[in-house]
Parts: sequence; C-alpha cells; structure tokens
Amino acid sequence: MAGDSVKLLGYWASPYALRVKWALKLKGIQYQDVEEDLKNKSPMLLQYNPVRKQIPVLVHDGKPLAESLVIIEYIDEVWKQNPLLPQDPYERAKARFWAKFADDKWKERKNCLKRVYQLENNEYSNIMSSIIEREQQSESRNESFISDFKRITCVPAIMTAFTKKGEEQEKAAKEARENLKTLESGLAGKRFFGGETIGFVDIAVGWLGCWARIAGKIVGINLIDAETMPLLDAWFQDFLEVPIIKECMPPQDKLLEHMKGFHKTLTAGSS
Ligand SMILES: N[C@@H](CCC(=O)N[C@@H](CS)C(=O)NCC(=O)O)C(=O)O
Repeated sequence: MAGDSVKLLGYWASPYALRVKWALKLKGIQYQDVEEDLKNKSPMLLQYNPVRKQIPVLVHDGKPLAESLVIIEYIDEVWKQNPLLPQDPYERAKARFWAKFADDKWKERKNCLKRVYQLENNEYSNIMSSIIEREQQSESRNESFISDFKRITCVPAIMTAFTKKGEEQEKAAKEARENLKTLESGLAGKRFFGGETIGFVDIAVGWLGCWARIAGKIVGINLIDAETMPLLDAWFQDFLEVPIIKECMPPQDKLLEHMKGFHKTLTAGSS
C-alpha cells in the first residue's frame, strides 16, 4: 500500500534474502534495502530477530518478521497484486509443500521415498500418499512420525557435496540430484511452478539454479544434470533470465569468489 514503510534487512549473497527481494519486486513494492554485516550483526537485527539472529527480516511499518517463506506469504497476503500463491486452497497447499520440500526434505530411513523415486510418474500426490500412509502407520503404532524419519534436505545435500570429499561427496551429490529430480516433478507440463507466471515455489527454489551450479563448479561436480533433469535445467535458465529476477541477482563473479572463500572456510582443517 502506498505510504507503507518497508525495510529488508538482508545480505547480498543470501539466497533467503534474495527470495524476499524477488517477492517485493514482483509485487512492485518500494522498500529500503539494509545490508547487514553477518560477522558483526547490527543492534537492529538482534532486536528484530532475537530468536534466530538471522537475515532476512522484513520490517513493515515498524513490525518485524523473520523466515523467508513466512515473509513471502505475509507479503502475498498484504499486497494482493500479482498473487504468488494460488487462490485454490489445495493448489496453495501444494505450493507450500514444494517450497518446504526444497528447504526441508524428509527421507525415511527405510524405503518410503525410495519407493516414491521408483514410481514412473513421480508426482506430488505419490509423494504425499506415501508420506501420509507412513504417518498413519506410525500413529497407529503410537510412534513419533518425526523420529521415524531422517531429515535430509535439498540444501544440506548440496552443502555436503560442496564441503566433503570422496565417497561422502559422491553420496551427497547423488542425493542432491535425486532431490532435484523429485522437485522437477512439481513442474510437470508448466512453464513455471506457478503456471504461466512466477509464483511462490519459483521464488522459493529459483536460487538453487545459480547456487548449486556455482557450488558444483568450485568442487568439480555437476549437480544439475541437463540430461536427467531437462525440465528443471530449462526452467532454472528460463527463470533466471526473467528481467525482474535477473536484476536482483548478485554479480556472478563476486558470488563465485565469495563461495570459494566460504568453501575454504568450511573445509579448513579437513584433509
Ligand atoms: N530459514 C531461514 C534461513 C535464513 C539464513 O540462513 N540466513 C543466513 C544468511 S543466508 C544468516 O543470517 N546467517 C547468519 C547466522 O546464522 O548467524 C530463512 O528462510 O529465512
């Protein structure tokens, strides 16, 4: 709304802050970018996000909000133009599922998702029905759903491939590729995850196209394989070329150097 005061506490190389920038830009909202020094966090960040002390934080008319996906949902509710989440409740829930899947993918220790991977048409409903089925079984045995699952996320699989070597790296890279392949099934037959226009899921996962490629380049592995995930590969390229998306991207050379430094720090001391 005109006259609103909107501030984004972020960091240039943060994919989570980038998500929020994309949402604000797609909505055409004027905002003030506040660059944080993550090694020396400002009193404002500590005051606005005392729980996690992380960016991004959106401050709307003095009210702070943390967690990128939560922030994007808030933006979508407050500024109705160019909707990001679908209107239909089921479609909306599916969009949330995929966004969560990218950040936070669950993999059962035994074979629930393995079964899902083997399905020919590896769609959302297949994944969901396996998870729900598993959840019901756990409930009937009075077990904790969460304790029965090992948490392996898309992002940590990429991070492990980025920081480990040898067998461990290969295993993580395979896992990251499997996760990305599963994510691809959410795209089936659409230009964007949001359909004809960019939506919530595109914003949530679009950064992986760039970050995973750079991480792969630094350690000499290919995480986004055009042959095995042609739709996702084409989507990453298409999405990152959309002018509003592209203009928010950090300079690629600077990001590459930054990630090289990050890699050095994370692997220091490991042989
Ligand atoms: N789940 C959070 C992740 C935010 C996050 O990891 N922020 C990082 C920068 S990319 C940060 O603030 N790191 C500094 C720290 O943790 O001390 C979100 O989606 O907003």
